Amino acid sequence: MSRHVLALCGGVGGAKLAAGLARAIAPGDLSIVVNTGDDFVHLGLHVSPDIDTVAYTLAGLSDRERGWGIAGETWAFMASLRRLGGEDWFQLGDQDLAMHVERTRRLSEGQALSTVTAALTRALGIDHAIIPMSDDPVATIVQTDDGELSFQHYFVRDQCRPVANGIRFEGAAAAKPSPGFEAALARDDLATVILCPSNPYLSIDPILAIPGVRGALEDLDAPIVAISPIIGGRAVKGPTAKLMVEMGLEPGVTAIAEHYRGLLDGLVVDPEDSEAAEALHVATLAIPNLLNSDEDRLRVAQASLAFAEALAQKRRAER
Ligand code: FO1
Repeated sequence: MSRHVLALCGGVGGAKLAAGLARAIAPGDLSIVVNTGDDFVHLGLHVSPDIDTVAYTLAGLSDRERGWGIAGETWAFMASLRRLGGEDWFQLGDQDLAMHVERTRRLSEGQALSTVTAALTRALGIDHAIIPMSDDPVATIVQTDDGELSFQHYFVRDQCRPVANGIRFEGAAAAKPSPGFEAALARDDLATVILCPSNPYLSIDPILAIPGVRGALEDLDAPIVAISPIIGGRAVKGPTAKLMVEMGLEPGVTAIAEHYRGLLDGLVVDPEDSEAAEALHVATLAIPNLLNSDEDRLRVAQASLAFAEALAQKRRAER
């Protein structure tokens, strides 16, 4: 029986749904593939923000207010760095710092990012597979009216202020999906693919930009269901709506469904968007979509999985 679930995921919003999926699905039946286009080397350390956000969220360690980093974090390292005149625009908490130091040490020994991620997430007590999209470097570059900016310079240092006019994924054309990602795509028991409510342009597109990934997803028998990161024209978190306006799109579920055209079988929207959802070219499920509490995360995960299963059954019946 098909039962494996593949989730494609970015940072904060995606991590919340991933936590719900991890509560709903046994460890062996879920592969969480995470965007690494936000990764960068900072202060000599390899930082993988989306992997860490997913890991801390699944481990129950994340700061729920910020969405990234560890709850109850202290910032002595940053204060010392500032005193020394170091670069202080990107906040590395004292506990979080250990993650970047240990990841960098293991990578410098020649271990693949997938191997390092598996070891470090296991050490945090996470039984589910958190899989980088690729072991090869891919860097999201935001093209703005002020010139090209690496993702964290755009997102954190410049607070998404520059007006964006395009996005590219440096290194993507030469990157391969990580072994775990490739294996998940090839599973003959793959039942469902979930596109988490992450920014489609900044967090999911880098994953789809890896050669072979989009084609493999399009060829799957399993239904692909996305959870909209936009509610009533507003981004739940982050710059999705601002970016959409700057790229000439109207923020809303219509543009999200259009962006994933050819890929998507179903879109989960908030009831606020049910009217717009009626006109979409894909099946929709309208349920309250906020993912703040553990109960909401589990509820949306379970409803999305049941929706995907209903789409799979319909597809089987139509054959
Ligand atoms: N986001 C911020 O807005 N400011 C920060 O200083 C910051 C530091 C940071 C450190 C470690 C980490 O894992 C994530 C961090 N984030 C920070 C979040 C991160 O930049 C974004 O959430 C993701 O890259 C977007 O998905």
